[in-house]
Amino acid sequence: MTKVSLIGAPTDIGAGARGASMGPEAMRVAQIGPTLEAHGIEVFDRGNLQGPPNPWLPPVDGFRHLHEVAAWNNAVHEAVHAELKLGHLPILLGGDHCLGIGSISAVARHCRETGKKLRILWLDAHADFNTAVLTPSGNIHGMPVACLCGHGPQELIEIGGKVPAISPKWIRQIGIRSVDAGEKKFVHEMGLEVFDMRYIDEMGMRHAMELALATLDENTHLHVSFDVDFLDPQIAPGVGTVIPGGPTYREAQLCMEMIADTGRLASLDVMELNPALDVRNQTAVLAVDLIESLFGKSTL
Ligand code: LYS
Repeated sequence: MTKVSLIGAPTDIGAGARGASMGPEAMRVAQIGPTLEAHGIEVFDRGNLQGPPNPWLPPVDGFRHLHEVAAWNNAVHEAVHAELKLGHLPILLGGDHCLGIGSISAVARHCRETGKKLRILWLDAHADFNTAVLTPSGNIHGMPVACLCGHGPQELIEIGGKVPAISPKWIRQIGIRSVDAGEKKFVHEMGLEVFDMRYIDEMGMRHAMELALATLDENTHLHVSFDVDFLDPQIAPGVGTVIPGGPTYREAQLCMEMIADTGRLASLDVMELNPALDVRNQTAVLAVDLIESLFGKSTL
């Protein structure tokens, strides 16, 4: 039986709007635990991690709250790594997407220790590939992919003990529709594989996912980093950085179902849910609905 561990990381330390700190509780209110249990999954809710409060200060040298971001990511790293070691499938309930550094560096460390290959699906409206020089905001939730690839401050890139934690070749980004000017150049330079919204419009979600999931084998650990702003804001208003023109409900369901069909899902982040901006918790309810498909719910 699959054993899932829920890890709450109640912080908005890397974000440009307050409120993602309430994300873990909103996911519990939307019944993430019982919903997974109804599919025969054993769920262990580990409660919430602790870290420094959000001082809500302006950026210093291109980064906002760098030390606090590092503290939260170290806590996430240890928690995610411990669950993987136990053989559980960790679900990180964010929290803003800066925490992808702690989560994915833990997954990468686990893969090194167990000799597994790693594939990361980054479902997001943004590439999150900024650096201190490129960022328009200083918000570290716009930088986790760059940090994981070794481009960022020492405090963040060294989490997990190997720099870089991952290779850009292991990532597939899906749903992207907002990339800053300097960030765009850097995405091309590093050769990130991006299925942006234009690609999905032209080729369809099915084709994008077939390519994103190609060449997985039984020795591949599949990690999904699901930023809720991936979804079209008409169906998912509860996020801090709203970008129109995202996947529809049907496209998002197909995306999740195709991931489930691989049978390789081994860890998950659910990030950037912002209950302060949501409407009657509908974005959390939608996220739980999609996660159900990700864990194998099918119509027939
Ligand atoms: N690209 C923008 C920035 O760096 C937005 C990032 C949003 C991340 N969730 O500030």
